[in-house]
Amino acid sequence: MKTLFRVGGKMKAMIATLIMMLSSQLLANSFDNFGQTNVHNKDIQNIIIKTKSKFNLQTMGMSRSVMAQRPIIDELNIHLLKVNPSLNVNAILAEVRKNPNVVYAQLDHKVTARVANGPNDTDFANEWSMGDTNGFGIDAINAWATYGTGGKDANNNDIVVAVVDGGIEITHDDLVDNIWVNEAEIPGNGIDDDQNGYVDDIHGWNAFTNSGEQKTNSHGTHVAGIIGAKGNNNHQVAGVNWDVKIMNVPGSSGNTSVVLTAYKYVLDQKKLWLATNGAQGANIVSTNSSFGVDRANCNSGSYPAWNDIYTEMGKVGILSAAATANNDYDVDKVGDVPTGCDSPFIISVTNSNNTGERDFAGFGKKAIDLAAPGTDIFSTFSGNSTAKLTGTSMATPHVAGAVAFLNSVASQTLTDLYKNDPENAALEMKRIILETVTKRPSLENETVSGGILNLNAAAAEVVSYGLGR
Ligand SMILES: [Ca+2]
Ligand SMILES: [Ca+2]
Ligand SMILES: [Ca+2]
Repeated sequence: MKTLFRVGGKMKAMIATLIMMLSSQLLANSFDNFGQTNVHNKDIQNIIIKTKSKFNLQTMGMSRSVMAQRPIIDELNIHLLKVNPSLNVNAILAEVRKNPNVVYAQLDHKVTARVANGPNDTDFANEWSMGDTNGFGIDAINAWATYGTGGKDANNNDIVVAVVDGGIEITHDDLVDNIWVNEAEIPGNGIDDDQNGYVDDIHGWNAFTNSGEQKTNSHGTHVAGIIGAKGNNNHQVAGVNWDVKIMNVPGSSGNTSVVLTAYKYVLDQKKLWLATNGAQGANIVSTNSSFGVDRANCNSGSYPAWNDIYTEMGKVGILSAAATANNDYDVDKVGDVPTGCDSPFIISVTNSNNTGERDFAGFGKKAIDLAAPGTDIFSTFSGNSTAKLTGTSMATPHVAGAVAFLNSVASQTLTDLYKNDPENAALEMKRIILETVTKRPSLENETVSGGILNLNAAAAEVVSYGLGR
């Protein structure tokens, strides 16, 4: 069975901000709130502490573990402690918190720039889909301003999106910094250097040729830019994630076996990552699948392999954002592969336009989870260029990108769930994405969620996941 692509037609004054954010965070929270900033724990060796009475290293029994200290806000008894680099800062933090003289203690989290007015990318004005919900965008601008702009998760892991498509122009100026690299593999030497079963898989795997040979394609390049074109680099466009790792897995248009080969690589890399505690493989949290088989009944018995692979990927914490047909019909009635498939780890996406309406794309109260902007989407294109394209192919990467973005801002609890119980973490992530959509009356009976992807609203949920409010 052939599959087809689914294309239809300032920075603020940092010092002042830093001080404001630091003090407001200290006043507002008694303990860690990892979601407030991007956290890179492995890079952090300092603890911020508030004591009941005057701070003294010796009387608190901390002179061995703490090398230096200085007051930050005297009148509040807030101090900065420099922990001995040979010690585990998290273990020291746990000890410090037990001290009866400690009101609270937290890591000296890194604070990333929050760009309030959108990025400086030269073509950003064309990216209506990143705008707020009044313009029926995904409200990325507010999400970036409030929560961060992508990057690593709370445990300092890279976040990877696998783009199963026709290939990506990995040398594209606005993508090159965000392309996944298998650091343990030496390219082009005909040897499987990292012994992961794939020879020369430097940026992913080419399922068409079953080789590490790269392949480029304008459709895949456009999809990749929506997920993660480099943001705020004064060039072209900004993706949902300004920093992310995009894995290039050519393998969409073609036969089902090609698609399955592509997904198998993704599955293998995530399994390896989990098994080696992040030493090898890739922390893939979502796949983008902007292709499919029109009018096919996934649950008819003719397509059993599809549900199987999505569920197998789901068990290791991978959600698959899938584009429904570019056709004005009810998928619940006429069928679609893969968006009509039952696997709970698929997020089925239809296309909405800048009036907040579905735009010549499949729908289904049962099968189609949500809408995302897909009409007149401006993104990266072959030849270091940009282009405007329309279709569910363009809607879907907003969702695949959102899963990655939400991992970058997720609370410590949700991040740990991804590691310890990836299957349930993925289902929780999907639930949050569907529960936080921008509701639209016209989508009520046409989708499961009844609305359009809302990145900012979803981010507000994952930031506080498990903290209680
Ligand atoms: Ca290899
Ligand atoms: Ca090699
Ligand atoms: Ca850019």
